[in-house]
Amino acid sequence: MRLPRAAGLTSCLDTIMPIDRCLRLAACAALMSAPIAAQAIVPLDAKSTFVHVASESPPGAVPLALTPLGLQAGDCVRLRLVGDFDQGPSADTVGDMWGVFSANATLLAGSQLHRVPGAIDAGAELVTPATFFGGQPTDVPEDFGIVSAAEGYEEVTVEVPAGAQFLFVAPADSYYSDNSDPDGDFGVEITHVGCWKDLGLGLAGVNGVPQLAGTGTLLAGDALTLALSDARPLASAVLILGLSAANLPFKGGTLVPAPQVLIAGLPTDGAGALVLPGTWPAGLPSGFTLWLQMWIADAAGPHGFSASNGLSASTP
Ligand SMILES: [Ca+2]
Ligand SMILES: [Ca+2]
Ligand SMILES: [Ca+2]
Repeated sequence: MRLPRAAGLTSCLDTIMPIDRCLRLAACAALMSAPIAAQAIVPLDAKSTFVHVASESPPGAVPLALTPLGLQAGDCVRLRLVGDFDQGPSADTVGDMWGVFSANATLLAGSQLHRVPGAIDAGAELVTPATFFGGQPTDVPEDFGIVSAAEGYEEVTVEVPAGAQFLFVAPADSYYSDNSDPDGDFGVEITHVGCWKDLGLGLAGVNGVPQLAGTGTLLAGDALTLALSDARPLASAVLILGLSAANLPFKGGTLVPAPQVLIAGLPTDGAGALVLPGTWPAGLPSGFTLWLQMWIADAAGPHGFSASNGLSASTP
């Protein structure tokens, strides 16, 4: 790998938003070819499930092997609705679904509560409803929501937990035998995306510990957003980026990234928030990680500064 020429760096800096500027700088430093996004669309049987059922015997959800999907523990995967199904005598308009990772492909009989003996916890807590007939509990601790109209989300991004080899995905319901999918379009889109990780280590200021969050797939050319909240209102913030973690004691807190790129003079608004849009660059190798943190001028901090949590962003 050779170092980028000055002209290349200049073109990297020729962007509108400051966040683009740094990420493109990092891209130039890497100078390696981008991985191809691994994505699959898997059809789902609207009657199938992996949760406990009563007074019916619908087909079991099919275990999806992770390795052929290019996924392993520690990867982040985005699961997104494709199409829709009919939850009963109504309309082919429902998309709610949930999932669970497992160490193996075993799915026990519908009479069991814990039908997935290899289940491994991931994602946000989900409470599956009682069976329609008999009101029997179906909930297990390891499952997670993928699509919920009531909760207002049509996709989820989760980290593949240690030990996981399979993923079960199924329509959300409490009675399955009356489900259908007249146009046969119901399924799940599975995409290996990048991981954002909250590393903690923030330093409290006047509004508590400022929070830094990132969104975006971290796939080449995809939009991303960095959002700072709970910072001092109408203050000046510095975005610090590094290609490694430093975790150095600094101003009474912890400087998380090795401070290789600093972007100063970023203004927080009247609520102590700041949003930076950007684009994740092409040309980064798989597993390329950027560390980020924001420091804010804040008299309430021990030495005149508060700091957000550290954040890492890794290319899939
Ligand atoms: Ca449909
Ligand atoms: Ca139903
Ligand atoms: Ca649960």
